[in-house]
Amino acid sequence: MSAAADGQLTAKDFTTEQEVRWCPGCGDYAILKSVTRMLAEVGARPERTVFVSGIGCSSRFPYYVETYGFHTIHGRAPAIATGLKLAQPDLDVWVVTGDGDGLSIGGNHLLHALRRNVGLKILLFNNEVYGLTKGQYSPTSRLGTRTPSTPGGSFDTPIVPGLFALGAGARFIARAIDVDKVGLGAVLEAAQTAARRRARPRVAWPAWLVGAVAALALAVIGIELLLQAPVERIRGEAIPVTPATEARLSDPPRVFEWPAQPGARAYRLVLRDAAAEPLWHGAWQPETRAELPPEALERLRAGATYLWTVEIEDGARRELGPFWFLLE
Ligand SMILES: Cc1ncc(C[n+]2csc(CCOP(=O)(O)OP(=O)(O)O)c2C)c(N)n1
Ligand code: SF4
Ligand SMILES: [Mg+2]
Repeated sequence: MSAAADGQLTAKDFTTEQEVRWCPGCGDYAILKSVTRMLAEVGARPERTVFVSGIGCSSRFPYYVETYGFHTIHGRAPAIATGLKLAQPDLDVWVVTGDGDGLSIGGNHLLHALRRNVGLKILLFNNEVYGLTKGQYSPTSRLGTRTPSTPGGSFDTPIVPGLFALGAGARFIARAIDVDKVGLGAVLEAAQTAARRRARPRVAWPAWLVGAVAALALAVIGIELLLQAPVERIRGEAIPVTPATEARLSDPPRVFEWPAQPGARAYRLVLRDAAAEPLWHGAWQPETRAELPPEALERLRAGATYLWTVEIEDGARRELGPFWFLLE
C-alpha cells in the first residue's frame, strides 16, 4: 500500500490488484470508484474497515477494496456484520448486498439489521435483477419484466427499498444513482458520518452475549435489542428540493420545488412523520412544484418533526427520487 507524501491515503490505496470479474459497462464499477474515493476522502483506515457481502455480482465487492472483508453466504451478510460490529464496535463495518441477496433470500436478516441500528452501513446495489445467475427477476423488478423465470412478464408489485428501510426503522436512509459521481459521493460520506456518530451500540454487552446473539441471528431468530431512541430531529437532502436540508414544524414551508428527473412522467410529494407514516401527499402531477393546502399545514403543525420525499412515476413503476436523511 502506498501513501501520498502527506500520509493521506488515496483512492488507489483502497483498490486491490484482483482481476475485476464484472461485465464491461456494469454500474458496479462506478460504485466501486465512488466508494474507494470516499474512503480516502474521509480518512478511513484499511485496517479498521471491513466489507461484508452475501452472494451475487455486487457481493464480489470485498475482493476489490483493500480492506478486511468477508464474502459470506447468500442473504446472511447483515447477520454476520451485526455480530462483528457488536464484538468490535470501533470497526467501520459495511455490508454490500444486491436486490436479490438483500431483499429476497436475506430479506428477514436485512429487516432486523435495519431496525437494530447498531451502526452498520448497508449498500444495496439495486439493478432490479439477479445478475449473477443470468437475469432472473428479483423483488425490485418492474411489473411486466420478462426474464428466464418470468417469461410471461413479472406480475409481482416491486419493493421500493428506501420505503422498506424507512418502515424497518433505519436511522439513515438514502438513494443515489451509480453514475452520479457527485450525488453518490455525498450520500456515501453522509452515511459514513452518520454511522460514526452511532459507532457504539447504546447497550454495552458482555462478550458471551455478543457471541450468543450473533449465533441466534444466524439461526434466523429476531431479537429486540432495544436500541430505539426517541426521534428528535430529522435532517436530510433530496433531489435538491427547496426548502432543502432541514424543516421544523414551528414554521412549515408552504411550497416545495425540485428539478425534473430523467424519465419521470409525474411526481408526488409525500410528507411523513418521524415514524415514516405519511402525513400528507400531493396527487401525481407533471409539475416539479407542490404547494401545501391549509389542511396539510395544520397536520404538520400538529406533529413534532417530519421528513419528505419525492416519488417519481416513470410509467412502469413508482420510485423515490435520490435523497438522504438522518433520523437522530
Ligand atoms: C441458497 C442459495 N440460493 C440461491 C443461490 C443462487 N444465487 C446466487 S446469486 C443470486 C441472486 C443475486 O442477485 P442480486 O443479489 O440482485 O445480485 P446481483 O448479481 O444482481 O448483483 C442467486 C439467486 C445461491 N447461490 N444460494
Ligand atoms: S451480470 Fe449484470 S450485475 Fe453482473 S457483472 Fe454483469 S452487468 Fe454487472
Ligand atoms: Mg441484482
